Amino acid sequence: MPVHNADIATVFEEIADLLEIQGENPFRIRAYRNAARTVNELGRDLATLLAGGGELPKLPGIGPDLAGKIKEIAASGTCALLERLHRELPPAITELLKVPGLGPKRVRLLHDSLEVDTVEELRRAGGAGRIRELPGFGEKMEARILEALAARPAAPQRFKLAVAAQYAAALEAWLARVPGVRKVTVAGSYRRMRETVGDLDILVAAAAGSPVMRRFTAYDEVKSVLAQGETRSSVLLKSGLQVDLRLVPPESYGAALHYFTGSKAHNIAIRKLGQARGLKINEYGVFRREERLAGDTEESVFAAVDLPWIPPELREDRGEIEAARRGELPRLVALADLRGDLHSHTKATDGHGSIREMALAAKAAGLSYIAVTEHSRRLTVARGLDPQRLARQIDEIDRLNESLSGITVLKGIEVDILENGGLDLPDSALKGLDLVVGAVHSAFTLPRRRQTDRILRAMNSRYFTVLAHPSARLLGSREEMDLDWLRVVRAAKERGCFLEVNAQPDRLDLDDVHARMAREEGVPVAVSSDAHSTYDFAHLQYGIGQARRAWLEPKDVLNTRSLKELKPLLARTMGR
Ligand code: DGT
Ligand code: CA
Ligand code: CA
Repeated sequence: MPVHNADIATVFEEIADLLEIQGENPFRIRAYRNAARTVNELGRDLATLLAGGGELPKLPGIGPDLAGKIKEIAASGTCALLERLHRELPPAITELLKVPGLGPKRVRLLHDSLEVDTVEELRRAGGAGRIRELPGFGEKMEARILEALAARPAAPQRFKLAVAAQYAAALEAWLARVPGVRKVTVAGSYRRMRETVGDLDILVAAAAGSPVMRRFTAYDEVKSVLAQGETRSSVLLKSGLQVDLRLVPPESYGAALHYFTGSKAHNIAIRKLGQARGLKINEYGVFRREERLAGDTEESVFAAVDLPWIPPELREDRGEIEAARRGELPRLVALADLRGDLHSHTKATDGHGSIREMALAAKAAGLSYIAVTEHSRRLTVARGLDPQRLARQIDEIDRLNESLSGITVLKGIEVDILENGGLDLPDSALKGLDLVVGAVHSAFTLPRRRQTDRILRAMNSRYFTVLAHPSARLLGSREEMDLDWLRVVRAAKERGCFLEVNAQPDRLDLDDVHARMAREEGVPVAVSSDAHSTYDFAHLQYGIGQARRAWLEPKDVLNTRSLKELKPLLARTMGR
């Protein structure tokens, strides 16, 4: 009965929704929402950690009470508080909060006065003209609600890659243990490392008579079975994530893997190449009339159209087929190529490891250097550093480096870029650092011209090194800033600055398209964890995924370099 971080987060979100409908203290509600976010983004599965006898790590904003609830949920999938709230309010009522115009107070009123607890009941009450009579509603509001309901269903929900990975990894391991199962692969957008996935597409090769289909639909996290057949089933997990499973004969495994990895556009382009050669290519194999020519491996499918194997991350029909034909596919960067990390936080600001703990965790992750880059003073919510505290941290790092072996801590800052493009700390504070990471944390919606000028002005600072999370987007909650990207990338090139691919699961910023632009313009990117805990170095794999989707080779990634090779590139700050 696996419980993932995303499930714990979902319970906290639901508790927050229900408390809000009950009119609870806003601080208590906020604490649950923050905890949901913290747990969801943690680079380490808490239930697995606890089940293995590990201690719950100290997490920001999570005191003893919430920690106890995490343990409870990790062990049982729910907690006493949620159960109690479910007795007081019907579970489906939180769905009403998603209807435009309905906040917690109105939902409460609908429940108390009209016994409306579900979207369907809301529709009926509206149809009967009963909503307009409630205080503070009126005819206009009723019409608005009915319109919103008619416009449903809303855009289908997509899952962040790191969240989907929690389900994919557990399901893959579970299926691999079913008798007769020989191979399991999660294909689709997940294998292509897209930043979000719509659903999971799993392929299985199994011996005749394997109970894999029955085991799949009986998986504990399955909420409903959408389709069940001999070779194909679809289920909906409790989290809302759909999973398609296909049982494939061994001789078709490669063809099926290619087909279901996609993308659709890539598949169509490959199929056309086949047609030009008189071949039919589908999920069963490569055929000339009735004769099967290939399909047991992906390599054999590509070879049938005279191509080398193409890495899944490139299969978007964005030039990969032409590059493969010319023998010019990039040698994509891999996680193992990373030698260091250039963006991390400690408990001096909003992280929760000491500098030493973060350094040792980075070393354990195979890295040989790590930059500590705390927030600057303007970010008061993160207790950002002023020049005095920064100077003290610099001394602390110098002392620490003398006692560490196998890992070097670089002195940095994540300095806030002000609305006018100035930096939040003066040159006198920045000049003692090894690198200066600059980032936008406010005024996200300036018009393109002003936003671009702001970034360019920040990069004019003589000490500026890396532009962190350049678009400032948050997946699912904040749009990217409106920027003239080519100007930003070229300005970085002219000034000897670098751009970041921030690996946090809800950032992945730069995205694949803009990181590729950086490569084409000759600007190396830093793939950075932005770690706030010792577990967050696990995020680097998702940053590397986006770098691969952007066609980046090791040389295109700043932190594949040894510290010795890196130093001259940080000359803007280092060695002054
Ligand atoms: P997603 O789930 O929206 O994140 O994206 P995908 O790429 O996983 O798409 P999905 O789950 O609809 O289908 C999985 C793969 O199956 C897709 O990448 C390519 C293949 N596929 C699906 N429909 C078609 C189709 O109509 N034609 C071809 N050639 N391939 C298809
Ligand atoms: Ca999919
Ligand atoms: Ca699918």
